Amino acid sequence: GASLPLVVNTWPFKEAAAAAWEALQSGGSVLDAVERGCRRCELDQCDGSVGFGGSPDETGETSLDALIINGDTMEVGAVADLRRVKNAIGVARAVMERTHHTLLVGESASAFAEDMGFPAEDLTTNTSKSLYTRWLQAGCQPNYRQVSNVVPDPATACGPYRPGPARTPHTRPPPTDLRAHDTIGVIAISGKGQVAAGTSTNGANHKIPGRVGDSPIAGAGAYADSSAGAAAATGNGDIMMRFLPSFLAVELMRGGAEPSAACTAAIARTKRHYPEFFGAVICANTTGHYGAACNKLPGFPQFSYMVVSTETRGPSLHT
Ligand code: SD4
Repeated sequence: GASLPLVVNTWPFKEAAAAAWEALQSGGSVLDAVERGCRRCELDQCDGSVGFGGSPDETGETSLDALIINGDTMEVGAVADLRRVKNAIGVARAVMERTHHTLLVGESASAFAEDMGFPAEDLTTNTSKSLYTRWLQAGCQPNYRQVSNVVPDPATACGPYRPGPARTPHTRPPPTDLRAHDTIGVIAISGKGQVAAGTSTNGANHKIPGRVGDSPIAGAGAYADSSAGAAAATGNGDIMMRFLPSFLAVELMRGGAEPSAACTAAIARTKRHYPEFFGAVICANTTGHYGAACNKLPGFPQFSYMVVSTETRGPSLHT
């Protein structure tokens, strides 16, 4: 069915869907809905892959990426490689509403966040510590530094990345940690057809410090344009950001494609070059039609997403 207002989010993050919907029901804007939905997952540490305490990098530190887009004004705010601040989506919104910039990164993004009043906190938890310890014990080690004589298991795709000849294309094995792929992406559309979208994630497990995924990149992790619709992506951001799948899905809907066809085409574009990439795209148009597509891979989690509208009367799970 199709009805407005509408909230759609990646993965079975029901509390996030409910929070976004509640924001709309209580008179909030679509931006409020997107922010609240993402914020809920940051607080709940959804699946360990949103918010603090997940995806430790090669030094054991968690860093966060987030993005918010106002599809009415085409204002965008994003943070990438944000450190020591839990509320990444809040900082992204502050970039959008309090600066003339679009994307702030790393320590400088953290300094901005602190100036804006966001508390500085350690993002490490017992969970992220033990993930990191297990990674070290598997023979992995931080970039460039030889800290043990254990031979790394190539299946874990870990460092060290030595200077020398470049790898040949497509030979780097995909990450084997299947749990590491659950960014929240939220799309909200108001009764008047105002569109917003956003994402929040702690990225990829054991990334090289400085690694930024697709989630904070406009058109990659999410996109919104009130003259067409919105989309959000989840999955292997290192691959997906090369194809701007959210932008592509929105542009295809603008051209008249049904949402599910638009998502399927966006996934197909990435598959052309990387048939085994793990990822999914959700999208919705301004009439309240929605859809999703994923690249189904054996052994990877089944993709599902949440939808809330007056028709669904509460968050409903779609696969
Ligand atoms: C990233 N796309 O940083 C994120 C991770 C993710 O589902 O979405 N996982 O690559």
